[in-house]
Amino acid sequence: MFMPLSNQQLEQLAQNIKLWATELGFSYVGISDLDLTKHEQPLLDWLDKNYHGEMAYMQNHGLLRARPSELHPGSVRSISIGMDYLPQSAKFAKTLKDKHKGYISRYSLGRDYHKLIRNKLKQLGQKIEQQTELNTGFRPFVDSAPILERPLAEKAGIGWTGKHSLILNQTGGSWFFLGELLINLPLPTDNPVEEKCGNCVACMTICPTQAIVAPYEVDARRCISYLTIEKKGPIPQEFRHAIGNRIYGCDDCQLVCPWNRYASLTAEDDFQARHNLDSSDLLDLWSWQEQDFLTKLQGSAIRRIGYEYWLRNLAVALGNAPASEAIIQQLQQKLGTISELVDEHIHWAVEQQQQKITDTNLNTGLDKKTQRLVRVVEKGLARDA
Ligand code: B12
Ligand code: SF4
Ligand code: SF4
Repeated sequence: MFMPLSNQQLEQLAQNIKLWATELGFSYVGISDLDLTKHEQPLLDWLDKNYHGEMAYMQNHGLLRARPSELHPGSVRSISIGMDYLPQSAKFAKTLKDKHKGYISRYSLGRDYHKLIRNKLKQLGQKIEQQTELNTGFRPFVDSAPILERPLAEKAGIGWTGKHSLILNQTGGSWFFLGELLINLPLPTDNPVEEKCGNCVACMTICPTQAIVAPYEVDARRCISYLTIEKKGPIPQEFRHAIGNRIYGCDDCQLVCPWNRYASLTAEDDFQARHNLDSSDLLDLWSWQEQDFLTKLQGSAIRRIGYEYWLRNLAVALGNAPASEAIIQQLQQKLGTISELVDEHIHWAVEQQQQKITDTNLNTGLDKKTQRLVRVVEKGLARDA
């Protein structure tokens, strides 16, 4: 039988939940109700503008994404958590400015976070049930398309929504994942924190592909994260130069953010870089056979894109690398061995390389935005540069 808890018991339980969440390794935790009505129209507008590109799953759930209580009937609260992922030495500038190296977004250098966070959220749910002896109908979410995670985190006071659309806060910056536990207990809710972007627009101006089309609005089709991780088929030519050496995701809008200067590092061993992925040579990565890709990236989120798309992304970065006969040779060696898609990217890359070899006046250095970003990082983030 369901025994309702008194307000005082719920208050105490909320405090305990925050303690247990911290013990599980979550850096931030807050509780909100499930009313996301004010996000329904912006979500529909975003979809109407086709900003989701080929991510059909974004549309499939329709307004259910903004109605968690319909998605998981019986639930009345979301316990939102944030988990830091920044590794000890992120080597941001060092890797971004060396165009022979591949830049991998810092959230994906270690173990895939989805399973890790979901398991921890499940443990949190089980702990709540053990302690209350109630059936709480809990359900964990991490990055699952069916739920609008950022608006829930904002309501729960985990941070404010930055103009890049990510959640950030004063102590942790934005280098953290989000996750939620939907639950049927009417726990007391937390208050949103004050927005602290002010007049800053640094993330919008630094974006290499102008993907942040308005404050809080990202056109995913232009975002390097989408182009290198989510997009199937060829990478549109118009974005290939701007992608530079970013071979999986992009961190630029977060890197330039002043609130990330003092961001907390992760305490989770699983999020530390594996196999030198934070500063690998492009040609080393290109030389991997499919079996190397599968073995070395076991347990990593990168593995999900598959070997073909890994090579597609690497080919673009190799085309953007400084002129090198060795690169042309290595690129051509893989011609006709993988797929038409990879061949097309190889042809493009070889063409870029040949142009740089024949026309020595071509500027093969860093583009202006990346130069500016590298300066910002070296000046403000000595720890991670
Ligand atoms: C699809 C998706 C993407 C897409 C689209 C990104 C986007 N901005 O929408 C792509 C592939 C491009 C992407 C990229 C990245 N992503 Co992503 N992504 C998601 C996913 C699955 C859904 C996001 C979504 O629903 N977008 C649609 C829009 C409409 O929803 P929304 O941004 O939440 O927008 C609402 C609010 O902005 C709100 N709003 C708030 N204030 C205001 C003010 C105004 C004026 C307006 C109009 C609206 C508004 O209204 C909107 C409508 O509801 C979430 C996980 C999840 N299930 O939520 C992760 C998630 C947002 N991604 C995450 C991360 C880490 C990234 C990357 C940093 C990865 C990388 N390094 O490459 C980049 C960052 C790019 C960027 N600047 O957004 C994290 C963010 C963590 C955090 N601290 O906020 C999430 C939460 C995953 C997770 N569980 O940790 N991502
Ligand atoms: S992740 Fe990169 S491409 Fe995407 S919005 Fe941020 S800066 Fe722009
Ligand atoms: S860079 Fe500036 S505008 Fe963008 S999220 Fe950070 S503080 Fe806000």
